[in-house]
Formats: sequence, C-alpha cells, structure tokens
Amino acid sequence: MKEKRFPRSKIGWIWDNIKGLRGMLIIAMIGTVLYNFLQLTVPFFSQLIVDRFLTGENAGANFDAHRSEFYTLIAAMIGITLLRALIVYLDCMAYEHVSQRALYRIRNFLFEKIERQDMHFYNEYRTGDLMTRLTGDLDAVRHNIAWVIRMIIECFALFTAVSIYFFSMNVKLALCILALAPVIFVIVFCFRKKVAPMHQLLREKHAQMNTAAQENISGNRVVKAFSREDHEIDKFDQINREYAETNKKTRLVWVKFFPFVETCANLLPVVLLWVGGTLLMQDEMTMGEYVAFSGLMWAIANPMRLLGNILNEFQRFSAAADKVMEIYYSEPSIVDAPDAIDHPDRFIGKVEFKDVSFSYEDSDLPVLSGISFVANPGETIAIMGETGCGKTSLIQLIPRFYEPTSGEVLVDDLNVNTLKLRQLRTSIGMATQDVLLYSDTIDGNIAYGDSNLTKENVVKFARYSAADEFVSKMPDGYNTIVGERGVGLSGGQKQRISLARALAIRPSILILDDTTSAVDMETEKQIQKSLSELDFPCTKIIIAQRISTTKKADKILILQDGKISEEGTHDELIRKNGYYAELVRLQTGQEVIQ
Ligand code: DGT
Ligand code: MG
Repeated sequence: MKEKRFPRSKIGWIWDNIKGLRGMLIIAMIGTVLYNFLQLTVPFFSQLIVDRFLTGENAGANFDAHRSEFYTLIAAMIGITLLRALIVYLDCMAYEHVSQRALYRIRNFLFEKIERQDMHFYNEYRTGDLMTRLTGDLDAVRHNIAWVIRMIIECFALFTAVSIYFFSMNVKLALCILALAPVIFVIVFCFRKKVAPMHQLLREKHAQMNTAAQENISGNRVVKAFSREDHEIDKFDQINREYAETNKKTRLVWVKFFPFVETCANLLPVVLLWVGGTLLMQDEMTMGEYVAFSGLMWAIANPMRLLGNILNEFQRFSAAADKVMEIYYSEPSIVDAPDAIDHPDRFIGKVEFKDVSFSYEDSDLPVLSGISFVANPGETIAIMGETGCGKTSLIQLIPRFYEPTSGEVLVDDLNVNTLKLRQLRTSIGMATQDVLLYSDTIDGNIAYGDSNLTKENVVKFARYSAADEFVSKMPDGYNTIVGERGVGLSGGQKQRISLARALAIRPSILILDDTTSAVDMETEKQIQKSLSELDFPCTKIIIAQRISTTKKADKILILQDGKISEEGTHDELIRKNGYYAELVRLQTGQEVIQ
C-alpha cells in the first residue's frame, strides 16, 4: 500500500485539533504519571510496616512504642488510595472530554470538507467509504486520544517509577528483573511489523462492508424489482465473512506473540524467588524490601502484557487516521480564483460557449468538442441529442461543476472561472436529471435554496411547475414529508417538485435536464406556459427529448457525439431536413397514433 504524504504527522494533526484543549490534555497526562507514581506508595508503606512492626528484630517493642505511627501509616495508605481513585476518575474524565471535543471538531471539519468538494471527488469516493471515515475511522482516532495515549503514559510511568524504586532498594535484583525487558521489546517490534498491514486491510474490508450495506439500502427498489434479495444477501455474507476473517486474523497475530510475552512475564516471580530469595538469605536485602518487590512485580508484568494491546490499537488508529487525514487535507480543484470577480448584482443571464471541449478526468475520451453557442438574456435554448451524446456534461460546465479541457464558458461575458462560485451557482436554478429530494417536507424541499421563502411563494412556484395541484390534494399538503430520494412520490411528481425548487431561487439562468420527461403532455404544456410567463428575467437552457418541449425555443442545438451538428429554430431545422426533422417526423407520427 502506498504511503500517503500529509502536511502534518498523525500526532501533529491531533495536536492541531485539540487547540484550546491542549492544557487539559497535558494536565491529564501529568495526572496519569502522578497516579501511577502513587501506586508505589502502598508497597512502600507496606515495606515500612513489615520491616518496623512485623519482621524486624524489635518488631514487637516497636509496635508497642509506636502504635500511633503504625496507625498513621495505615491511614496514609487508605488516604492515598482514595486520592489516587479521585485522580484516576478526574483523569479519565479529562481524556474523555478532550477526545470527544476533538472528535466533534474533526467530524464537523470533515463534513464541511466533503460538502465543499467538487464532482470529481464524488466520482472517486463511494458513500459507504466516506461514511466509514466519518464514523468508525474517526472513532479509532478518538479512542487513540482517550485510551491509547493514556495507556502508553501509564505503562511508561509505571515501568519507570517501579524501575527507580527497585534500583533504590536493590540494584542486583532490579537488574536481574529488568533484564527481561529487551526481550519484550524485540517481540513487540516484530509484532508491530506483522500487524500494521493487517489493520490497513481490516479497515478496507470494513469500508467495503459499509459500502455494500449502504448501496443495498438505498437501492432496495432495484433489488426488489429484480428479486435479487438472495443474491444480495449472499454477496453481503461474502463481504461480511471476509471482514470477520480479517478481523480474526488480525486478533490472532497477537495470540501468536502472546505466549512469548506471557512466558517473560511469568518468569518474573521465578527470578524474584531465586535471586531475591538468595539475597534475602545472604542478608543483602530485608524482608520488607522483598515484600515490596513482590508487591510491585505486576507493575513490571502488566505493561509487558499490555504493550501488544496498545500497539494493536495504535495500528488501528494509524490505519484509520490515514483515511481520515486523506479527506482532511484534500482540496477541491474547482475553487474561487484568488482574484475572483465580485458580482453581487443579479446576472443578466447571457450564456456563451466558445469553442469548448471537455473530457472527464478519469478517461481520455472526448465528451464534448468545439462547442460554441450563445444564449442571450431571456432566451430559451433547447438541447437535444441521443443518449450519451454529452448534453448533461455540457450543462454541468455552466455552474462550473467541471471545467472545460479547452475553450471558455462565459456568463454575462465573464469566464465562469473568474467568478465567485457561490455567486455564480446561486444565480443558476438547476433541475438535474437524477432527481434527489431531501427527507423533509415538500415545503422544505421547494424552499431548499431560499429558506426565507414565504408560504405564498412556495405555492406560487409549485403552481409554475404544476405541482400545486397534486400537493394540495395530499392530506398534509405542503407539510407532507417525502422520504429519502423522494420516496412516496411518482417520477413526474418528483420532477415537478425539483422544478419548483429550481425556480424558487428566481435564477437568472434556469437549467432543466430532462425535467419534464416523466410528466404527461397536458401538464407539460401547462409548465411551458408558466415558464414563458415567469415574473423574473431568466435565460432557460432546456434538455429534452420531446419536440413538444423544444418547439418554441429560440434556438435548438442538436448534439451528436459531443459536437453541435445542427443549430437553429424549429422551422429552420425542419428545413435543414437533418436529425431534428427526422425526430419531428418520428414523434409527430407517434403523436398522431396516440
Ligand atoms: P442522457 O442523459 O442519457 O440523454 O445522456 P447525456 O447526453 O446527458 O450524456 P452525458 O453528458 O451524461 O454523458 C456523455 C458521455 O460522458 C457518456 O459517454 C458517458 C460519459 N460520462 C458521463 N458522466 C461521466 C463521469 O462522471 N465520468 C466519466 N468518466 N464519464 C462520464
Ligand atoms: Mg443526461
């Protein structure tokens, strides 16, 4: 897998995202060190008590003479234990707070990034994969702040504190015990090398599973229409199985290494008994010290055992962070030019293509070549042509969804790439070929581009698009909630809502991509009449298949294989006796039969 380069390292990136919370995180880290050092106080006091009051030469006499000291030590042990519990509690809260805030921030930032991306981005990334980045991957990042960082400090602090304490008590025994540490490091290093690619693979499988689920849920109608439920269930089962297998394999990597670590950890008490016992017998250490060593043996063993787990989680974070940072640092290629022209006034609505050629970034095939035409303010331009000839691609160049490979697209005689995207796009009302409505009320959907739109205006635009009639018949009228992608509405109804939505922003340029294809002839006529009587100036660019839609246009463009093959009014094109005339013959023939 190729290594991605980002402007910041993963830790630097987290650091950037906890701005304002850094103080709290540092205090939390100090807290972790503190409560781990406090762990040593109990064995330390135990050592004192054992040596003075339980096993020393004058133990009995000491106990009688310094009874209050004995109780003070016991009380101190209880007090410190309680204090430690309090610090652990506050510490966990602080880590949780910092990690949740960072998660919130990064998620909002990512969402904004995704929202502002261009079409190319959406062609490249699948919804399920993006969703995985926004949820599972980000949670791995949060877990890294809340748990992994804390555990690393905890292990390190505990190990260091205990090592210092051990050395202060008995250097020989401390050396013998810590001699095992390098072995652990070698094991853990080998483990890291093995497990890192596993986590990357696991993360990919997770995204694939989410993509499969998402595509199936949103495409459930197609699945049902073709009775492909069993096939889809089998397909999902396969992906799910691969994910589960990869998950298991990743977990099993540690299981292979674990026995070695466990053997080292289990050897610690043996070393203690052997070396410590010998030293005890040779009077080179006291019984209290032996008890302290024994009581703290876990503090050496536990970090050893935990290291694998920590590393595992860190690798999970690392794989997830790569994916999150890829979006975090991605930049759309279509953005405002640094010296973009400010155009706060309403556009007059002149659209001009000057020798425009275009192909999609991911393929070399030319989609449009040498396109030139002018749509004067207020005119209606119709674009016709067989499927796949480049009609949708052409109109997408006007709001700069894509950029031409060569040539210029101008609005009001200004090249669109010199305009501010926001000003350009809010001047264009677009009803796309693939209608997408939001899970909202019909009212909310129509007023999508202008949330201050009054109720009367919503109705007015619905009338323009011949939607009022069917909407007002619905039990909840304009308050009817439509499901995702407009479930609950017919194709023609969705198109009419989408047309009302495009009109509601009173655009200078209205672009309709096959918007009345699913509407009956009668309703279409009604819509055309409304469109010619709009109460605001508007240039209309209409893609359609029906002659009845395009007949009255000021200019009809016929696209063939990405080139304009015919251009003119209805009468002119009939006289030309080309593709358009043939279309008229074909369609009017059909209309007569109807
Ligand atoms: P329609 O809607 O079926 O009547 O067809 P048009 O005329 O709207 O065709 P259009 O512009 O969608 O597609 C023109 C060509 O470009 C066609 O060969 C498919 C290809 N194409 C469309 N969208 C993309 C895209 O996002 N990426 C790539 N690589 N090719 C695309
Ligand atoms: Mg199209």
